[in-house]
Amino acid sequence: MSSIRRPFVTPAALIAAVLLLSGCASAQSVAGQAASDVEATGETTEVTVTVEGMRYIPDVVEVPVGDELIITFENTGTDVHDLVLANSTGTDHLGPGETEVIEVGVISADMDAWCSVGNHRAMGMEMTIRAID
Ligand SMILES: [Cu+2]
Repeated sequence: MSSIRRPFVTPAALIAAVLLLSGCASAQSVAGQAASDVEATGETTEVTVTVEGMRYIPDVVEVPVGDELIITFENTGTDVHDLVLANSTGTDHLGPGETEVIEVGVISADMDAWCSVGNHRAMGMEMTIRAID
């Protein structure tokens, strides 16, 4: 037998430790959520975004912090485009003349949006959702 003394850990102590850890983890995720979550205003900002060449019109949209944002994306361009947002909402690929409504959700911080078709983003199809206080 080894002469090294080991701390005596009972199964109950282990369970308590696991419970403590998981308690911490869930408290942390709630706190994290609270930090990224702003108080919802109950208001909705609705904007229509169109396409001109390889640009979104407008390419900056200002939304009061806490507002829900709904974007109506009208592909008024001559190519297939979409509009995807950093929070993973967005449209399908839309042909010229097609329209889709995006329920972006409550805006808590600035967010980028872009066209995911081909190299359109590099060609300038980007827009910014600006969260304003
Ligand atoms: Cu595009």
